[in-house]
Amino acid sequence: MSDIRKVGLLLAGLLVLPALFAAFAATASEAQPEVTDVKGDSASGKDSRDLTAAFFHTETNDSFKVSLNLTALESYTNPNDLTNAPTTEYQVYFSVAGDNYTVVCRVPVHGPFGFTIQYEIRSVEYKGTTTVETQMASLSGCTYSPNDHLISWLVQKTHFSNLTAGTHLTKTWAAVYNRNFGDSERRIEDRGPNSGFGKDYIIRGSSGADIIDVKLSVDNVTQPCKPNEAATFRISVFNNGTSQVSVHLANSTPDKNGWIVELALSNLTIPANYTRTVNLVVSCPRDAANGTSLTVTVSGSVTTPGNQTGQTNSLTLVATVNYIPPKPPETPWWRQLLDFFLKPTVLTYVVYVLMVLAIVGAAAQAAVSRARRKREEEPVPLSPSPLP
Ligand SMILES: [Ca+2]
Repeated sequence: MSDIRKVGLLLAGLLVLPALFAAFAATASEAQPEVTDVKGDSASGKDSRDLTAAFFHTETNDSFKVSLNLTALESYTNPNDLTNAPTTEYQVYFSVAGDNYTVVCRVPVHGPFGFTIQYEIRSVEYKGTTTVETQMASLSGCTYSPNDHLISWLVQKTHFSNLTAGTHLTKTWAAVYNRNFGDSERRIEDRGPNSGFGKDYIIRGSSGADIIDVKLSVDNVTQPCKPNEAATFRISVFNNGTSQVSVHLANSTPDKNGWIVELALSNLTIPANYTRTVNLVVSCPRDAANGTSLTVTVSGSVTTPGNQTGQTNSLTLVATVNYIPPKPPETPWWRQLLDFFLKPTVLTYVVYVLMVLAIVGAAAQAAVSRARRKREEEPVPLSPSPLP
């Protein structure tokens, strides 16, 4: 590096010119950023390379803003770093309908005169854990605000096709890279979140109205129950819309006697991108027969803080009586014998008839035998004397 350049960089580093950067007003979306990350985990330990959050905000008909929150931003480059001539790249990633993008703020040297902020949007191809990035266009702006430790981009919607109301910006994450003078590759300093992606941002569209999108789902649409016991359905209520909402859940009334249906909670307040769970308990009647069932529908009405209203989808849940009756205790033989006679059945009478027949038969046989024996015992008359 030439001495002249070093002096220039040193001057740049020593001067502070925060007035160059428009102060960035914190917005409501900053309170609920799409991307969050822990503080103090940059590879080099520098606060200016330690991101803590990224969020999308200030949407208009034509554009939206993206902001990246850092632990701190330098208003000048530390003289110790000047010899490295570091170039830091601040980036926020997102996808629209399967296409991946990143907005980039390149900061060759922090501080006035010495730095140039370069801002652009790149298309991104994911290859394993790395990205291949290709410049698409320069962006209309990128502000670098040490006072608020924020970097912000203004992104025109014309860079994307079909960015209509309700479209999700998915796979959100952010990264800070650094490359010292002479390095062949940039190195990652911080990633937020540490793995995976942040929450979606949902495009509101030209009306600017909130998007209402509350989805009900359930682990199992059918549940078994036993007589006089309950079947419990665990319902998830996901707010996929753009603002916090109030949800009032309601269920259909049972059309059969003895069945009771209760929602554990019917009024819920759910921030955007959050899920709440509610149990619906169906009590089955005491005398419920095996196989009988009850169908319950559950749906909700939704209200935004701005009094926009909408509806959730509807769930159809079925509780079915399904049990194996307990085995009766075994009756002792003598009890069974007693019951046979005390609680006569057709079989009992058949046995009675057979017994009577047997007795009658035996008596008849005895009488015949006796008669036969008697005949055999009678004296045989003497043979008549031969005639003289
Ligand atoms: Ca961090």
